[in-house]
Amino acid sequence: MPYNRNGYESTGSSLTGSHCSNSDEDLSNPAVSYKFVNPETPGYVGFANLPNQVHRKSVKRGFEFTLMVVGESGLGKSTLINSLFLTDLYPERHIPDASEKIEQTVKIEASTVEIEERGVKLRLTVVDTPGFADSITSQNCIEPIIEYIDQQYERYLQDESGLNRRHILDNRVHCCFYFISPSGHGLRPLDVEFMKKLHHKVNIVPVIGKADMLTMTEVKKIKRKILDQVDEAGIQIYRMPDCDADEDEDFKEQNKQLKEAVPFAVVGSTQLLEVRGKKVRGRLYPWGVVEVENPEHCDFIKLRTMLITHMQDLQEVTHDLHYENFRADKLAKAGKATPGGGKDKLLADKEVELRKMQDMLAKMQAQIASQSK
Ligand SMILES: Nc1nc2c(ncn2[C@@H]2O[C@H](COP(=O)(O)OP(=O)(O)O)[C@@H](O)[C@H]2O)c(=O)[nH]1
Ligand SMILES: [Mg+2]
Repeated sequence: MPYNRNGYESTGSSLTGSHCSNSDEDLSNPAVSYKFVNPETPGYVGFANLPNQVHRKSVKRGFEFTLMVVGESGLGKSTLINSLFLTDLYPERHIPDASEKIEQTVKIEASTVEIEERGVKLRLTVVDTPGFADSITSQNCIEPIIEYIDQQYERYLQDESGLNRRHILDNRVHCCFYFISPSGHGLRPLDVEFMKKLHHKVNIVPVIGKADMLTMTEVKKIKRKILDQVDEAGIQIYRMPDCDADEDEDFKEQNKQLKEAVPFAVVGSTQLLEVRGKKVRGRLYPWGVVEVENPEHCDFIKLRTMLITHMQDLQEVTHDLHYENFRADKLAKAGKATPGGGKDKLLADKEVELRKMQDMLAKMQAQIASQSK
């Protein structure tokens, strides 16, 4: 059984109630008959379910996962990360002044936390990219990110070909949340450029930040627009795997809703507010509270559920596809550099593997081509 589904039976923290700031429209369409049910109990992230996804061996060691966040400053990236993992990865906030912004170059900051939940350890690394898109010209803000991702692959490749293969620290970027501005009416040229340059390197999950700035109709519109732009540009964002036919109906329904929610429109907050006698994380407005964990208010829970349920798939796609792309590329280049150097058995083996990968890629491309007809 690939995924744990127990959480889906629980009623969790599915809160009902109207969305104060957004209830002005769209009520004519009661839409979905199913509510999205938070598979977790409040106060838990939910990764304790991970042991069911992978070998028990990894339980002892803990899980390693690296999440990168990219997007312009002020879109709520740090707040969202803190809300997602119920931890304070970013205690201090530095606001750049105008002169800093002119020279701003993108920085790459990795912070690692070990979180333990119900006896399961997660070694989570969050790679932040402050300064992305902040300079007036936004020039050269993509390259440092590509470089970072490649460096991690390079390190893994070296470790993998080394002697001590049993304890390789996996710092490869397994997932990248790309933050899109709620006020941009869709993707900006830089957003498209970033995704086009990175989609074969990393799993991109597009996220609309500060979704409380938009009404429900606007959210629908911007999501549609983004998906159209992604299609037009031929960008391949991360595709959640399809359910097995024998999964139960609840799980299939949840998965369908997760897929439909892309790009996730999220709200983050680390502030606890009292709503209907319960403490919830939310943002207080004169007209009411936008609740972060209320699936009717935003896609925060869906994003977190996606991340947790598909954590293993994100790792596998990173390893089997993106890392293999990197490795194949590297081998191809090395092959060119030393013509006729086929004596090494290792190299010959790798070439066979490379051919296999290329076949697989060709097959996938053919499949994609036939789907988009
Ligand atoms: N309205 C709204 N404000 C937010 C949200 N998330 C964060 N903020 C606020 O936006 C500002 C920037 O947030 P921060 O997380 O530091 O953004 P970052 O620069 O992308 O890391 C802070 O004042 C946050 O309180 C959100 O979902 N909605
Ligand atoms: Mg930040």
